[in-house]
Amino acid sequence: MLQDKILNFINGEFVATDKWFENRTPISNAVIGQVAEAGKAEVDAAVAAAQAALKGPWGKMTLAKRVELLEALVAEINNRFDEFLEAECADTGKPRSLASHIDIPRGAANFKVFADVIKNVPGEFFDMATPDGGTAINYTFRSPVGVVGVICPWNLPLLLMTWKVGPALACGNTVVVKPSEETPRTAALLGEVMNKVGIPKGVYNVVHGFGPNSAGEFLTTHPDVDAITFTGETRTGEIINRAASVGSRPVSLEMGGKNAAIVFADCDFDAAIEGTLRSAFANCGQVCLGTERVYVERPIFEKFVAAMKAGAEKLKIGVPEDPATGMGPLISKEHQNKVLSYFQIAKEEGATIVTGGGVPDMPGELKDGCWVQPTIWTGLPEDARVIKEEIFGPCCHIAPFDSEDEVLEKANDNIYGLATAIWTKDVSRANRVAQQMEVGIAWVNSWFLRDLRTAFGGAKQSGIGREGGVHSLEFYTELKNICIKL
Ligand code: NAD
Ligand code: 6OD
Repeated sequence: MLQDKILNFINGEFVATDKWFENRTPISNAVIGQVAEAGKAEVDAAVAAAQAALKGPWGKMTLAKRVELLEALVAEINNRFDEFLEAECADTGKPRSLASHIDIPRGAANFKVFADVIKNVPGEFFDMATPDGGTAINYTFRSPVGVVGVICPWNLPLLLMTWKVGPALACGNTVVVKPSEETPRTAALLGEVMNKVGIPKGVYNVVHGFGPNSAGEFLTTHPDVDAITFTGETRTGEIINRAASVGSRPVSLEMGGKNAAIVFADCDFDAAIEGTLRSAFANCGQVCLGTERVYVERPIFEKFVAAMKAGAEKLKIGVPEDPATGMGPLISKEHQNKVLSYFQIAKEEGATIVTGGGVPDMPGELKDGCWVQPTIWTGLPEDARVIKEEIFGPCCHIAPFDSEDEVLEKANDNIYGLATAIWTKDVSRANRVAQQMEVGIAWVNSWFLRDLRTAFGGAKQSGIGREGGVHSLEFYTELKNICIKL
């Protein structure tokens, strides 16, 4: 049963406030709940609870016990899988088929993987000769960084929140999470699970609200928050980076993208089409790693565009419960308006609309939902806004290319540098192109194939820092060298 009141979770208790905002489902834009907005007082209480837990039971707990609790957490998320699924689909409108394969399993896996990483990570050891003819030994020791402020987006709410909370807790930190105002439900539900498995009070806290002059700003500017980890738009990341500079606090920023796919004529054509359709339209195009620019080698350009058009037109737009649904709505009316404004800009810039470009005709109450059609353009010059700016919708521009040098120059000519997908059977070329792409993540003959031990993050304006595997430990722990003169 969906909750109609979504509360903050502070020091192990669900906390209402006297200020509420609406929770809408993008399926119909109907109000389906009310969210208690945290003010300064609630953020203060959450940070104080997190500091107390750090000095108290959580900070004193052995690694073995912490890992045992995180493993229990994984089991309990899986026990309540259907509740998480329902909450995530209500907030986002995404297909159940997608959330049940990606969002919720990853929500659990993010705790398991980082519990394993912290159990197994090796340290450095050096022994040295001392000037007096004796010996000293040096070894590395990892301590938690402290209270981590976690600021989350709405596109993969549980997945992206636990991607940060998992390693943060595994490393012995405590957290205060600010979920997106669009998607508060799964973060709140996770509070129940924390209590059920016996994670001490104050280790995991959730404050709801917006960014400026609300919970987001109160949390990131709070002097007792020791580190900040953020996923969201680049412009927001810049504001958070400035906030983190006060007190010189560590910050990890996972931000926007305008990712290019490069399709060579020798690719496995069907695999390239399947992967590119997924990377353009999965989650209604609301994946930071998604492809909005596709460059296709000229000999297969026409055939590729035709196959993409056929694939996009086959996608069934519909409600989460329908197993045939291939694409849900955008997250909100505001985002729908933004994406539709780019559809208009594409027209004004002279794009050829291969398919889509508008709002699908939906029946009954769905008419008011945040739907857009999967959209493909061709024919734009490289300096078109639609090719340069992140849209974050189900759309892509496809352009032909004639040489490796030409495509590398075009693909790299962007302020963002998050991810790329390269499609070719020539391994040497794949390797050469991947190494020259100015991105943090390069896939060859796949897209969104994730091994959580690998480095994840963006180059250029797509981010600062890397998370994943031991790279998360670099952010969520303070590495200390202990030198003992024997
Ligand atoms: P957003 O930047 O609008 O919001 C993200 C979070 O920041 C929200 O919780 C919001 O309330 C909060 N926020 C906003 N202003 C703030 C402020 N001044 N101080 C503190 N907090 C503030 O992003 P979004 O619209 O939720 O998400 C979509 C964006 O996220 C896209 O740009 C996408 O590319 C990016 N994204 C990046 C990654 C990645 O791993 N690189 C992953 C997912 C999404
Ligand atoms: O898979 C992940 O760990 C991850 N951070 C994915 C990000 C997707 C962006 O929308």
